[in-house]
Amino acid sequence: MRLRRIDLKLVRLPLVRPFRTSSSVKDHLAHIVLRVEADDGLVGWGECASPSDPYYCPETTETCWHILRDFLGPLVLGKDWETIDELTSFYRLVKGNTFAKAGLEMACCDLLARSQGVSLSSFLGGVRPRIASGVSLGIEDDTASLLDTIERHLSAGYKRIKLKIGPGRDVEVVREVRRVYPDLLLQVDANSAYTLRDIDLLRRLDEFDLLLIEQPLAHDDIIDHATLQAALRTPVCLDESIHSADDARKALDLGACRVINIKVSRVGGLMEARRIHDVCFNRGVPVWCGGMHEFGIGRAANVAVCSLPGFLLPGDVSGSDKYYLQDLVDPPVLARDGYVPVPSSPGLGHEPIPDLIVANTRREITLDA
Ligand code: OSB
Ligand code: MG
Repeated sequence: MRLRRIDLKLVRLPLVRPFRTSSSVKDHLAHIVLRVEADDGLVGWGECASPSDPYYCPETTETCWHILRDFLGPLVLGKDWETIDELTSFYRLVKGNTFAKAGLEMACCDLLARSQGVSLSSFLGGVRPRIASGVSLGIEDDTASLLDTIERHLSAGYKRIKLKIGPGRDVEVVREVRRVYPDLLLQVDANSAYTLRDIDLLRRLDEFDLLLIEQPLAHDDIIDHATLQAALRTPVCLDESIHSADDARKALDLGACRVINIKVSRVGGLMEARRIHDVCFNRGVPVWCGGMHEFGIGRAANVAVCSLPGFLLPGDVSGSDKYYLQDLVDPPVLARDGYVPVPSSPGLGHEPIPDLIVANTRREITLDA
């Protein structure tokens, strides 16, 4: 395989409802959509789902654009490769920048799977025809509106609810949700909002029978998480701290977590996602697939990842309609009765819709061999 052309497209899509985080309110999200073209004319698609700000991880949309345009693109264009590991070896000197790498690698996995006539799920070794789907719900000012939001998603059939928590919106919110829904599969995500000084507060979450508590401590920590895990009954799940299979091995050896959230973007691509899965699977550690509000392209890749055997917990891979008025792909990625089907057609199994991509593209660049 040899790439002769890479197109980067900054695509901006309106959100179904404004999305509030601790730092901003957004009514649109912009991701980089990648189209790669091989010498034989075959095409693959990928998505860089970086946030526009560096509040979840150091990367932003603009750092991804820069790294793709000035480093990753030039390093892979015109080179011969047979496997994805060969492809990624061309940019092994590039440190970090996992969101940028993941977008390019995704497009090349789609390309290679299509060239072999297999689905991305089969390409990766997936075993499930459908995946159980959960949702991640943002912090809301009042618990009544959060309960409304939960009810809406349960009525839509979603199997598991994840609540974002933070100082001041934690124990009492979870208590109330648990009171209303005693049997709900429930977990929380703190996005690194606490420190070991909060250990007593975090221990109070043990009484709510949570599936797990995600990334309670610093984004780059595994040492303090080990101390915390030893003090908690609830499994700690790491998100931000894990970027590779080596990170996963070290975190598990230290006892820093009992579950890992695997995000394709955070770990630099589908192959590393699978390696982390393998490390965990061999140790009997459950994993699940997190999300970054992906458009249909990145979301379809997440669905394929969820079909691997060790993805034993419902992930944050909901239907695109949770976030977007219109998906970029046909058919749209949708959940029915809380399950998303895993396509068996070649590659991602969801075709990008050219007109929709053109209509929503704000900036575009072509890199040639
Ligand atoms: O921590 O899992 C997270 C979204 C953006 C950044 C970080 C996270 C999230 C989510 C949303 O939880 C998951 C999704 O629905 O895509
Ligand atoms: Mg998280």
